[in-house]
Amino acid sequence: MPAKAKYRKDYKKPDYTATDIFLDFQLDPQDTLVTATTTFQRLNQAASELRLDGHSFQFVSLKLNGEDFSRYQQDSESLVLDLSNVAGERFELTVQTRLKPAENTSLQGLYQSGDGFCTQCEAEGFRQITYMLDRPDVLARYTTKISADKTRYPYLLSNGNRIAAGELENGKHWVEWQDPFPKPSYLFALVAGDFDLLQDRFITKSGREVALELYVDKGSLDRADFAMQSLKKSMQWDEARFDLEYDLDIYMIVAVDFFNMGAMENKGLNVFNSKFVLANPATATDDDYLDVERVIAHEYFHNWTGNRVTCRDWFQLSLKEGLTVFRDQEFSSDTGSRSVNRINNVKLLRTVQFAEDAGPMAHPIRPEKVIEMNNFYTVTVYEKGAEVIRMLHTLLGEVRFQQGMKLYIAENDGKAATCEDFVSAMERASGVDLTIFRRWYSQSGTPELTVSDEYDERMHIYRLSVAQSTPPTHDQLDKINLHIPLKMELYDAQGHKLALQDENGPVSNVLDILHNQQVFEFHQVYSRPTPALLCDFSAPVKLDYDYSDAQLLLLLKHAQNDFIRWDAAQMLLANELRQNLHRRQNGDALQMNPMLLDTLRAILDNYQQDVELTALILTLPKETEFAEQFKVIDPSGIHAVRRFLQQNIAEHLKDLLLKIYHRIDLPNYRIAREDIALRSLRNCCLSYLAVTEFGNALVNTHYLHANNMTDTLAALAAATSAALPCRDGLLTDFEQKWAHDGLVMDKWFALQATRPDEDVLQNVKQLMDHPSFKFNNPNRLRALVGSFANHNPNAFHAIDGSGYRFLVEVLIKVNNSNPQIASRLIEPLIRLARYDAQRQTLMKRGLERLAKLENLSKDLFEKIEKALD
Ligand code: B3K
Ligand code: ZN
Repeated sequence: MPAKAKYRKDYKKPDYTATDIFLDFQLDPQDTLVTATTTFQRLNQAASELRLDGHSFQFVSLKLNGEDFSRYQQDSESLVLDLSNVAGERFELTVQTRLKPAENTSLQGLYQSGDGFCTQCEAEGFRQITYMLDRPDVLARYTTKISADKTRYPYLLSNGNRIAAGELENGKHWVEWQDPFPKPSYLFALVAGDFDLLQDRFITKSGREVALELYVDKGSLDRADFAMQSLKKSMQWDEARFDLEYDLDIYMIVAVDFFNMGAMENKGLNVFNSKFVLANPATATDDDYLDVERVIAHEYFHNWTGNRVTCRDWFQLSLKEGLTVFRDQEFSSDTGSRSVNRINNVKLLRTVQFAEDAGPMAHPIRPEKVIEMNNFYTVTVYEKGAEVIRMLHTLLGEVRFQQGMKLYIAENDGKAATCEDFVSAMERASGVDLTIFRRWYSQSGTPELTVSDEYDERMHIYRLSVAQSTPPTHDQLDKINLHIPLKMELYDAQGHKLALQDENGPVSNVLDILHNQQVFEFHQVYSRPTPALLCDFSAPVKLDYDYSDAQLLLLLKHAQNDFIRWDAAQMLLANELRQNLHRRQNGDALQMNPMLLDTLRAILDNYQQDVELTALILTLPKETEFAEQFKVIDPSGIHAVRRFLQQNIAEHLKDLLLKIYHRIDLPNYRIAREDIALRSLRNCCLSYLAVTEFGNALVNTHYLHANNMTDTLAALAAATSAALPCRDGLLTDFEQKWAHDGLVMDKWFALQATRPDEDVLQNVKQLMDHPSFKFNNPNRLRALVGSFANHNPNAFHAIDGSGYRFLVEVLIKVNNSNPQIASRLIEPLIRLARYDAQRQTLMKRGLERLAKLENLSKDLFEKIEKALD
C-alpha cells in the first residue's frame, strides 16, 4: 500500500505550469470521455521531465503539439513525460481519458449524485478526471465544453461565463463555458442534470449586475428561498465590512444529495450538500437555517479568500480556511447575536478541537507532514485557524486589521500565497511586531494559562501572575512560548466592574502574554477583586485559575461580558459533575450546591433581560462537552451524573420552568433573532420538564401542536432522551410523515442512534436496512453511524466492546466505498488514550483489525498508524 508522507519543508516551485486548459466532456454514466488540451509552459529551463498526477480512470491517448507521443512512463499515480527532445518554452498536450461516474462512490472527481453529474476536486480530485499538474500553485484559464443527453441533462454547468451552446444528433446538446480568472485545478467544477432553478440578481456597489442562480432537486423550490436571501446578504456584507465585491457576472449554486462535506467554493459554481441549502419551516430547524446562512456565506467569502488569493500548497490550507471561517463568524455575529455565535464557536473548539490536540492527529494549523490531504480539513485548520485570525484582530483592532487585509489582497491577488504572506502583510500594514505571534502557525497543542493573584491591601495593588505552557502533543514534544492576548476585567464584591489602571494611569484590558511567566499590576483597587479572565475567549487556551464557587457565582450574576457569564456557569456545572463523580465512586449520595440552583432560578426568572444568554446558560453541557474536562474519561459515570444534574435542576426549578414554558407564545413561525431565542429557551425548559411528572403529557402536546421543525424535533429529542411513554408513537408518526425525505429522516436516524436504551446498538444495526437509509449517502451514514459513535458515548464505549466492533464492521465497508467518509467516522475510535485500560485494549483490537485490511486507504492508514503508535 503506497502511503508516502509529504513534508511542508520539501516544497519546490513547479518546473512547468499550465496556462490554458480546454476540457471536453462527453458525459455518460458508464462511459464518459474526457479530452483535455492543455498549454504548458516550462518555468525551469533545466527541466526535462514533466510529472502529471492522475489515477482511477482509463487512459486512452496522448498527443504532444498534435502529434502522437510515446516518450512517457506510467505508474499507479502519475504519468511522466520525457521532454528532453521537446524544444520551445510552450507546448500543448492532449490527453484522453474514460471515466465511469456511476461507479465512483468516493464522491471525489466526477461522480453521479442522484440522476445528475457533479464534481469535487478539492483537494486532489481533479487527477481522477485527467492527467494534470494537480497542485494549487498551478493557475490556468479554463474553457469547458460539456455534451450530454438533452432530456436527462438539460442543464450543463461549469465555471465562469456561458459562451456558446448548440444541439447535437441523437438528442444530445452541448454548452461551452469560459472562466476568465486563472485558477488551480481544485476549483474546477462541472454539474449536469435536471433541476428546478431559482433566479435572482444582485447589484454590486460599483453598480454591476450579477445573475444569481440556485439549482435544486426537482420539487424542492419551496425550500430554496432562504439560501438565496443568505447569498445576497453575504454579498452585501462583504462589500460593507471588507470592501470586497464579486467579480463575475454570474454566481451559481447547485444543491446535491451525495456530498462528502458541507459545500465547495468552485469559482462561480458552488456545489453544496443539499443539507446546507434546502430549508423551510416544516423541514428545517432554527439551527439548520443558521447553518444554511453560514455555509452559503462561507463559500461566497472564499471567492476572495481562497479563489482570487489561493494557497501555494496544501500545507497552507488554513490561509484560506481559517481566514474564511473567521469571516463567516464575523458575518454571523454582525447580522445576528455576537455572544451566541461566540459561545457556540467556543463550545466546538473546546470539545472537538481540544480533543484533536490531545489525540493522535494533533497538528499545527499549518501542518508539517501529510499522507492524505483530505485528513487535514480539520477543526484545527478551520476553527483553531479562525481563532488565530481572531487573535490577530484582537491585537490589531478592526482598523489596522482591515488595512492588513487590503495589503494582503493587493499583494497576492491572482496568486498562490502562504500563511507567511498573510502575517507579513498584517505586520507591515499595522506596525505591530508579530515575530512571536507567528509561532501559532507552527506549534500544535492547547496552551495552558495558569493564573494566580495576590492583593496588597495596604497599597491597593492587585497583582495577576500569568504563566503559560503547552503540554507535549503526539506530533511535537517540545513547545515554546506564544503570544497570547488575554482579555480580562475586574469586579468588586458587589459585582461592579473596575477601571483598570497601573501606576501611570488607564491600561488596556488585553494583556500581552509573551513570556513563560509575567506579572501584571493594577493600582487603586480598594478591595480584593474577582478577575474575569479570557473575556470573549480571547485565545484558544485552557485557563487554570482557582476560582471559588462564590467568585463564579458573582461572575455568573454580574459580569458584563456574556462569554464570562456563560463560562462561569459552565465551570460551576463542571464542578458539580466532578464532585458527584467522586461521590458516585465512593457510594455517597449525589447532591448539588443549592446556591447554584438559586442563581439559575434567578437567571431564568429574569430571562427577559437576555433571552439568548439565558437559554445558553441554562442548557446543560452535553456528555461530550463534560468529557473534555478529564484526562481519562468515564463515559458511563458522566452519563449517570449528568442525568442526576438534569433531574435535580428540573425538580428545583420546575414551577418556574413550567410558567415560562407556558408564557412564551409564538403562534407564527418566523426566522427572526428574537423568536429563535424564545424558541430555544422554551425548548430548553421543555427538555428539563421532560424528566418531571409533567413530561409525557407536555412533550406529547408540544409535538402535536408544533407548526415548525424546531418544535417538532425538540419534542422528539426530549421524548427520546427521557425515554417517555409517548416516544415510540411520536417517532413512528414522524417516520411515516417523512420517510420519502432523506434529509429530514437524518434527524430521525440521529435520534434513534442516541436513544439511552440498553438495546440501542441493536436498533442502529436494524436501521441500516431501513428503506430511507442509503449506505452510499454520506449524510445518512453520518446521521446514523456518526451520531451513535460521537453522540452516544455511553453506548459506543460499552464495556463489552460491542460499540467498537460495530464501528469497525461499518468502516471495513466504507473503506472500500468512500475512504474520506471512513476517515471521518473513525475519529472516536482513535482517541483510545483517553479511556481506561480495558476500553483501550478493545479499541486497539478494532484498529488492529482495520490495519490488516488488504486495501486499506491512505486516509484510514494515516490515522490508524498514528493511533497505534
Ligand atoms: N473547501 C471545501 C472543503 C474541501 C474538502 C476537501 N476534502 C469547503 C470549504 O471549506 O469551504
Ligand atoms: Zn472553506
